[in-house]
Amino acid sequence: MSDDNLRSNINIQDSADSVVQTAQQGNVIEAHRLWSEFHATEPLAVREAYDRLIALQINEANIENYQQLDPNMRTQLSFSKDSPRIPSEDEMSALTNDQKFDVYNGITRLRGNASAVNALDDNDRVILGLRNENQTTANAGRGVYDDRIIVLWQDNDGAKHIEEFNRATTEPTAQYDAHYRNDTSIKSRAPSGVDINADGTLDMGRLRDDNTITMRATTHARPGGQGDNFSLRPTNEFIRDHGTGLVERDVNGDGWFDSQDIGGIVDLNNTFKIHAGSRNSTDSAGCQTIHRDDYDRFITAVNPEGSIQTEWQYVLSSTAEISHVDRVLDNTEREEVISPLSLNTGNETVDLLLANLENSKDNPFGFNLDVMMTVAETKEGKEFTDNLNQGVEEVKIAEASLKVEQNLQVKNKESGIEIG
Ligand SMILES: [Ca+2]
Ligand SMILES: [Ca+2]
Repeated sequence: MSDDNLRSNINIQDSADSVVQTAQQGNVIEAHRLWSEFHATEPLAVREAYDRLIALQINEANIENYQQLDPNMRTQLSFSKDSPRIPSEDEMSALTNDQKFDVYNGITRLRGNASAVNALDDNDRVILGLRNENQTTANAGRGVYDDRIIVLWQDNDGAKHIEEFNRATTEPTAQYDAHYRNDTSIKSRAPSGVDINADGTLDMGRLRDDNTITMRATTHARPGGQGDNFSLRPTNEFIRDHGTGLVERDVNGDGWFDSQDIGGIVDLNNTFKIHAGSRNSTDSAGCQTIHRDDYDRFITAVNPEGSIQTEWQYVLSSTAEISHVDRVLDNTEREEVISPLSLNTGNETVDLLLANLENSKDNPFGFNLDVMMTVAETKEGKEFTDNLNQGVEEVKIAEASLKVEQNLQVKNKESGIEIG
């Protein structure tokens, strides 16, 4: 694509809506043609947003002949629901205001929970965090502003608004981690955290991504020490009713939050705020922070003068380096593996289980079940479908599906296609 094509004024939402309407009218051939044409001409960030806005509206449940829709298109739409790529600042600045909104609106609706979707529908100001994962020791433990926080909302007349904060973090820094107190490469500050494994060392925490947190107004010390700023923290009601398992702690102190941290998944408390960070340190011991020079703009975006909003939905999403568009199998590969299987197995229990697994953020497949089914003609895939047909228990389905995933990875390694 030439540079001339990087700027496009197309209305992404309208374009997505017309594909959805065409498919709903039963014309899956024309829906695919429109979709292909769009993907042939628009810049990547626009194409990604387009897929998400389509995927939000169509699936096998609400399109009668969904299974007749082009399989590549179905796969790509399924992938668009996964962790999004963060479009670069250059890509975003080439977009119109409404296109920017459409990019983040789709992500927020797909990655957030029902409260986030309702808040957007009610024209509340909603906060989206896109986490680009770093080790806590990055930048000598002072942190890096390489995540993105966005405030988005619509007016009652439908006008779309977004404010982007490109100097932001959603991750804590080793300067507050008690494990690094004697590490000369980290300039330590007072340790923060909770001692999860009772070894006498505090374990630093962060919000788990792919969750939505309900927040309320509070204050936080302004960096540099001149008074307090407006800030946000989780509401007590949310912590009580929905806070279970929303925090993870770096129990082994290696600077990463993963399965090596035994007992590391714990409940939310109200210390996980959104506040301003310093110029040379993100000042995050688990909070989401925004560079102090951008922070006044953040306050104006979330809580302008005269605002009556008292709660804010904060959607924190994981992100992927590779665009979902580039993860799609090519035609040759798909012809080999495509099968006529649909998600509807006719077994009520299994169908419900599959639907739950597909919707689950913890699904064992690592990618969308729809794609799993398209590789079901492999040896392991047959095992998977045999299990389905016999209506076996969840654990067996999960085991079989993992084998299919491994098989797909091997296949793709052989064919040089990057996936997942
Ligand atoms: Ca980061
Ligand atoms: Ca760790």
